[in-house]
Parts: sequence; structure tokens; C-alpha cells
Amino acid sequence: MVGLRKAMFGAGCFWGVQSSFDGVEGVVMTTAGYSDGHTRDPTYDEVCTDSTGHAEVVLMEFDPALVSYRDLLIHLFSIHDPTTPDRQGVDLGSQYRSSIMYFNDEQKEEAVRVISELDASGNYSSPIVTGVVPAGDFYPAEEYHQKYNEKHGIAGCGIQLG
Ligand code: MHO
Repeated sequence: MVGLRKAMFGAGCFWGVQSSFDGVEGVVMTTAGYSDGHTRDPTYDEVCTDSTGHAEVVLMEFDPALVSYRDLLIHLFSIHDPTTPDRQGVDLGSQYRSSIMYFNDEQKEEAVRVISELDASGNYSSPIVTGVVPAGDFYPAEEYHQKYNEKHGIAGCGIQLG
């Protein structure tokens, strides 16, 4: 047991991102929240105005004996479109930007490596715009946003199940 590590990612509406990472073996805790902005303790309504600078993100703890940071990155790219600046599907605004908030140089290097591999893969018709930035302040989102999909029986970002 080498201890838990942290990872933080933005990939659009955090409802779907959180429920997706909750399904990854080795991810032991997730929190939906706001990061990489310029105001303190932002509310969802404030973040929605696209004026606080925050991204909707998911902060997680993972067990590196069960899942590698690289695997988390691959998962991240499999669940969103990293080529649309300040947008994810129908959701428009800088709060929906694609971003990797790294906690150390190793994470930063892995993120840059995976992005260049994917850019070179020919799988995307436009360049990847995912930001790679140091992890800064994280503000947990309001309780009603935590595990939102599980509470409401939806998948993705607001897709009704069954
Ligand atoms: N399209 C969704 C986004 C929610 S998300 C938590 C909505 O407008 O409700 O940003």
C-alpha cells in the first residue's frame, strides 16, 4: 500500500464526469466542485454566469496500486470531447473547459505525453485543447450536485436512464 493519490479533471458538466469516475476501479473518492477561478467560495449560480473563471471539475482520490494516473487520463479522454474550447456538447462557457489540474511534475508530464499521443493518433479531427494547469484552490460544489446522477437516476449529463 503506497497510499492514495489525488487527481483533478474538468470535462464539462461535472455530474457525468463524477459518476463516470466513480465507476473506475481504484478511484476511491470523488467530489464535484469548482477550481481554477479567481473568486473564493463560488456558488453554482455564480460559476454558471461564466464570470468567476472556475471550471466544473471532479477531484478524486485513487489507489495507484489499482489504477495508474495514465489510466485515469485515458478514461478522461474517453468520456469527453477534448477538442471543443469552452464547450462540452450543448454546454457552453469556460466553466465547461477541458482541463487537467496536476498535483506534481510527474502528473504534468504524463498529461502532456498522453495529449501528444492522442493528437498524433489521428483519432481527432481537430487539435486537443485540454488545459494542463497546476491544481489550485478547490471548492466542493453544493451537496445537491454531489453524486447527482445517482440521486436522480440519470446518466451522462442529464440523460434519463431507462
Ligand atoms: N446542461 C446542464 C448542465 C448542468 S451542469 C452541472 C444544465 O444546464 O442543467 O453544469
